[in-house]
Amino acid sequence: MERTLIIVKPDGIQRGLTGEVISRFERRGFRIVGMKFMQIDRALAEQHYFEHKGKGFFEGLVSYITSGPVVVMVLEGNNAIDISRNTIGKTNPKDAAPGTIRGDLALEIGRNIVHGSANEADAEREINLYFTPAELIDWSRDTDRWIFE
Ligand code: D4T
Repeated sequence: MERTLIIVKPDGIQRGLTGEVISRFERRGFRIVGMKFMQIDRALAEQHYFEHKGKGFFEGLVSYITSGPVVVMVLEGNNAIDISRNTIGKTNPKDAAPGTIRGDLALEIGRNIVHGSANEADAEREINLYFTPAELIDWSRDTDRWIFE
């Protein structure tokens, strides 16, 4: 089963959309295996977004993601990475389809509410950045057999 890292970004928290965002993933069927409320510091933000270092939007991105608390979570399910990114919608909310989180709740790329890992390598790297193994819970949900085939 695949795991992915999701972050409800500071704008999602400030706008009172934390529950709405978590609820969309929960209703989709993902199993939550880790979750915490925290503030990302500059060092962690730079590690997370290292691939964007040197780009024009990097400083704005780092100050945005460190500007207030976030909720980070690890979700589990078959194809969790691709499916959760479909639920999130295109990076730029102006291109995100209605029905997606960004397509319903956001307008601008620098305030796009939520992060989801892009691929397997990123997911593994990002999960290890935010969680220790002990913080991830292996559990079976009573509803798993109605959601996972
Ligand atoms: P995140 O990481 O937030 O889920 O975004 P994506 O995976 O969808 O997109 P990304 O890595 O390409 O971009 C990371 C982050 O940078 C912001 N950004 C991006 C920005 O402010 N201006 C830009 O031009 C780009 C490309 C938005 C998401």
